[in-house]
Amino acid sequence: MDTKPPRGTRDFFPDDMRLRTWLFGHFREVARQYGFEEYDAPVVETEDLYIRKAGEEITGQLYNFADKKGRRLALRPEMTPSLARMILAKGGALKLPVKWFSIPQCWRYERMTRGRKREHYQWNMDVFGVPGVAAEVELLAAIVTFLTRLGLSSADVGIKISSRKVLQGVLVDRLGVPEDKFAPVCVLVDKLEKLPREAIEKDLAELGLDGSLVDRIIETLSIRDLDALTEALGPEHEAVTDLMTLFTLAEAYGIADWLVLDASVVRGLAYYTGTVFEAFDRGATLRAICGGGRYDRLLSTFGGKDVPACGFGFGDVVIAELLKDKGLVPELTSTCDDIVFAFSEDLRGAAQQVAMKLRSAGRSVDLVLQKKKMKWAYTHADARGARRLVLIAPSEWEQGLVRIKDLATGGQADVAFDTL
Ligand code: 4JL
Repeated sequence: MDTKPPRGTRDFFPDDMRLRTWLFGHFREVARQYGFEEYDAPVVETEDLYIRKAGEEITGQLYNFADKKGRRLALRPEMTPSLARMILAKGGALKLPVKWFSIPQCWRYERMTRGRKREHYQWNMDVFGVPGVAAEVELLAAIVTFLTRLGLSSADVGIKISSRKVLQGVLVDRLGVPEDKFAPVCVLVDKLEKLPREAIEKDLAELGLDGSLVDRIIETLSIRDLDALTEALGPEHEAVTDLMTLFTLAEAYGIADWLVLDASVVRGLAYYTGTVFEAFDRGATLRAICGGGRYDRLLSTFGGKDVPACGFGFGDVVIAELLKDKGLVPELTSTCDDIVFAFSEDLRGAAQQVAMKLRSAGRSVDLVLQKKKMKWAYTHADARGARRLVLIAPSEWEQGLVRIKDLATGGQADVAFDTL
């Protein structure tokens, strides 16, 4: 058989798993520091949870299929719809605000894969029930706390901040773009750098919009500071007041060095309604490190009553590349406390008793299960990075003793089984 995992998926051998567990440990610990609770949902959902007609890449690459009854299902491409479903399922019973996090595996299916991945893990933190940008700043602070824990600084990573209300102010309020066309326009604007101008104009035309909007869009996206934004929209505009408050709060949190206003950020998800942000490598070699924003109207698209919400997704792949590039991946070695080794087959029962006693005491014990020579046990203990080798030898065992070799100091002692 082919030993490779399915195309675009990864195996996690113990060496890989140690890195993943280390990374997830930081995700969990930061979420805990910010008072977020962990939740989960099924990796398969009904396909219609992801049906949005805005031309998003994420829905275009849905990993979908029919089950044996012909029900349309999909592997989740993102967590937010499942979270929204869960919030709706509780009706009004949840005490708001909800601050929840998860680390789901998310899937995509591209026909043209070119060695691209089809799954990744994505740390999500979301807040439901807080309408103001205080929630966004809390999320941004969590991202900064995480990056800082890993040894990164604001010289390595920046977070671009904008609001969908910027483009909304220009396109909908000023230029009369219909409200229902705004989300698809944002999705299109997100692809502006990747597509030739003609393709953008054609897509705008398909939305019934004038291709000349491109110039106004590009002009708006070039805004890089609050003064220019105020000039473009006026000081009373919500985009301006929101972002001013956000940057003022960021100063108070001590995270302002990480943040840059950049109106070119719109994000590619249809449901964002306000603040949008993405973290980027200041070395400018990698794709976005994480992204998020405010999505105050998602629940009504599922037929529920809206609750203000915002959140982010932070993938495991780009951050791992960045940490490798910067030499910030720690040496994570496999280890256990004790190797327990019986000199002969007739002492196997004794070795099992010793192993169980040490395990009851909370130690991590690798019991040698095969018939092996003493020399092998030493080599094995070294390879496992064990602290101690616990030997069960005939004369000692007869006296109720086990021989303990301290592999760090080279010292040894005979210790009574009862006092182990
Ligand atoms: Cl590998 C991968 C899976 C899902 C990359 C992106 C997505 C969409 O969130």
